[in-house]
Amino acid sequence: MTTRLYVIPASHAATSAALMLDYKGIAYKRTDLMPVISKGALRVAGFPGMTVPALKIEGEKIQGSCKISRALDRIQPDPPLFPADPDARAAVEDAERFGDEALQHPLRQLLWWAFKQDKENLRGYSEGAHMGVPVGLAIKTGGPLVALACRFNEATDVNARAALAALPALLDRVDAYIADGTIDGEAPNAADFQIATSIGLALTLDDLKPLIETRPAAHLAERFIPDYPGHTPPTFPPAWLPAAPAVA
Ligand SMILES: N[C@@H](CCC(=O)N[C@@H](CS)C(=O)NCC(=O)O)C(=O)O
Repeated sequence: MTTRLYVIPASHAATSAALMLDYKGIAYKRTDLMPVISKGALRVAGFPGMTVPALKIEGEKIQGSCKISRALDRIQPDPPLFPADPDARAAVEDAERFGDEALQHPLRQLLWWAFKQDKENLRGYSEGAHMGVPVGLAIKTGGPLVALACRFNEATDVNARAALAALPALLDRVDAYIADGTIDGEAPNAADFQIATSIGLALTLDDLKPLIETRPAAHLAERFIPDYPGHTPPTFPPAWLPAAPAVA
């Protein structure tokens, strides 16, 4: 039975699932979905929820990056995505939850806010994707889709500004997980894949780079996802951007 991963191209959540499958050495086929339209397509494919990543594996349908990490460990225990030691496992679960619930969404909002300013930037994030329509056409006609995605993700000016303001504290927490060895240790774990992909996505936005590139978090992304697709040139009003950390 074919294992199939449903993604939206360059989705950080979906990329974490793809990296976990690769780490396990599980062969799979990828179905690329257009944002927004993905919701209906997932329903048609038989998934109850409306987001990617969504995985069909061994007759099961699993949706959500955290559910997928657990299912993969159950279906194929080696190499494990969670440590056997209960305390170490609890730390990885905490970091994974932080990545899933706190770190992913502000970055999603910033990206959609930036696409709203210039939808041509979608092109780089769609590189290599097979979405059933030529990427150029999808971009040309994609205005309403970007508007809808901004609505779904509440990518408003107020929220984009708040997401930028929240970023230094979120990055501090990533650096703290690295410093205490929860992530970026010798053996990769589910939280590594969860968090590294968000940092990788963040580094595709030129405005965010100075906030990240001197941090340990940048090395984490470089280790797990050195070639994240997409690029967003400076877009946000400079007054919205937090100060870059002082370099020692
Ligand atoms: N925290 C969830 C988030 C899933 C999520 O929101 N995925 C986004 C892509 S990053 C999505 O499917 N959005 C629907 C859309 O853009 O239409 C996870 O990690 O699975």
